[in-house]
Parts: sequence; C-alpha cells; structure tokens
Amino acid sequence: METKLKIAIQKSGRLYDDSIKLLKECGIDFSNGINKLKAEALNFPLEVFFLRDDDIPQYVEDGVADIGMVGENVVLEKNKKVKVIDHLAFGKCRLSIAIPKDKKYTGKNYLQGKRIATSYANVLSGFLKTNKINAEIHEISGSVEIAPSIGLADAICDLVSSGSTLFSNGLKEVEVILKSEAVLVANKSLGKKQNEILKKLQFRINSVKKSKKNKYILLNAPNKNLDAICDILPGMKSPTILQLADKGWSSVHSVVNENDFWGIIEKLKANGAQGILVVPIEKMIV
Ligand code: PRT
Ligand code: ZN
Repeated sequence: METKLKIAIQKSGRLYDDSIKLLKECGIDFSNGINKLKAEALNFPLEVFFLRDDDIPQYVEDGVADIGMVGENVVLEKNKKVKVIDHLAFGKCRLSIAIPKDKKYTGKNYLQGKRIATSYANVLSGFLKTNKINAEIHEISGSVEIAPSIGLADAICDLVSSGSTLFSNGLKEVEVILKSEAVLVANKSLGKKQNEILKKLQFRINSVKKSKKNKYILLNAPNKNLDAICDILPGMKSPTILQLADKGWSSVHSVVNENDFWGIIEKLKANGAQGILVVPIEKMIV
C-alpha cells in the first residue's frame, strides 16, 4: 500500500481557510466537505485530518497525525513533544496582557499581586516567572476579555490581532508576551517514507511562501542608465534585458522582494525608468 503523510489542520475557525488555501496553492487537491473528519488528496500522498486546533499538538505527538498546521501559541501552551519545522506566514497574532484603559500602567511591576484571566496559563506562568512577578492566574476557556468588567480579574492575557476586541471591552494592551503565526509541526520520529513526502511538501510550501514575498517587475529603461538600473534590481541571478524596437531603450525584467519594494521603485524612477509593471508571482523555485 502506498505510504501517505497524515496532516492535521483546523476543522473550522481562523486557521481553516488559510490552511486549505496553502495546500491548494501547493497543487494538492482534495474534497473538503462540511463535517468531514478526513480527506484523501487526489494527486499527492497526503491524508488530511480536520481537528480542533487545541488537539493538534497531541495528535502529532502521538503519531496519529504525522504533521499539523497550528498556531505557535497553541504549540507553546500545550507543550507537547513535537518539532516546529516551518513558519507559515498566516494566523498572525500576539499574546498580550491588557488592563482596564483607565488604569495607569507603571511597567511589569504593576502586575504584582494582580489577578490575570487567561486561556494561556502555561505561557503566562512562564512569562511571570521570568519576570519575577507574583500574580494569580485565573484560567478560563473563553470570553477572557470580559473578566475585568465582571470583577473576575484585574488584567487579562489573550490573543490580539486588530486590537478591536480589547478596545470595545475598555481594555488596553500593555505587554506583548508572544508573537505568533501558524506553524508546521511534525512528529519527532517520522518514518523514512513520511520524511520523503514531507520534504516534497515543504519544498512546495516554501515556493509558495517565497512567491508571496516577491513581485515580478517589468520596466522600460533608457540604455544610458542600464547599469545604474541593473544595480538597483538584484533579480534572482541578474535582471533580464531585452532590446526595445525603439533604439536607445530596453525592457528590464526582475524579481523584487516586497520589503524593499517601494524604495526600489523610487530609485528606478529617479534613474529614468518608465512604464513600470508589477506582477504577482504564483510559485517561485530557486
Ligand atoms: O474550534 P477550535 O478550538 O479549533 O478553534 P478556536 O476557537 O480555539 O481558535 P480560533 O479559530 O479562534 O483561532 C485559531 C488560531 O488563530 C489561534 O490559536 C491563533 O493562532 C490564531 N489567531 C490569529 C487568533 C487571532 N488571530 C485572534 N484574533 N485566534 C484568536 N483571536 C481572537 C482573540 O482570542 C480575541 O478574542 O480574536 C479576538 C481578538 O481579535 P482582535 O482582532 O479584536 O484583536
Ligand atoms: Zn481551540
């Protein structure tokens, strides 16, 4: 029987759409009907399990699933024996401490002797220990943000992304204790065959991730400035240059990282580049 890699992803929730999208962008097709617990990929040796995110680290530790996509926050909180092998660049958030907005925060010492409500008791307790803060942890499983207003706690420790939940509950963020995104976790003792499939999957995931960070750029450049323009554009090896019908001008093609993008465009324009086109890249194999 053909060996398959078993991957666990969130059944529904904030990571579901992006997990499915990433697998599809890796060219992996499967049908994911509502309420299905399991699906087989049609064109890749992969079996997909749909689970609650909290259970994914345990399933991967036990080997019921070989790998999983889950928030780093959950991995750290559950503290199971799994390896984090890739960051997936979605599900970004931070685990923060927040207090009522009318209170004056005086630094970490403010938290001494306070009651902090959270669903992240382990991560919070690590933070408190490291910072020698003596505080009482109230572990609750949901709606943490209402704890201060009902008198259950003086502060909360919860996930934040836009900050609007804190805001609408009269709270302000005072410490970020963890920055998190979805990660790929793996069982610590995968078989040889599973490892081979995993390498192929990681290669595809990395090509998709790289392509998202880069743009393909095309522009027209006056030949007299070609050297300067090529210095600005690193490209994968070096830019491609094509002669235009209009002598004295060339078309230059290259790949630019999104972090440097606007700076590069400004320099290109300053060096006489015209007709700049920027195109998304679907996959990037380097
Ligand atoms: O049913 P299941 O147990 O699988 O899902 P869940 O309800 O436990 O998790 P879910 O789907 O809410 O979140 C899954 C993962 O998404 C988390 O473990 C994080 O890794 C990641 N993530 C990213 C977030 C957020 N952003 C986020 N904003 N998880 C939760 N939130 C919540 C937060 O708890 C708070 O209630 O959103 C609210 C704050 O959002 P803002 O935008 O108002 O700041
Ligand atoms: Zn959960």
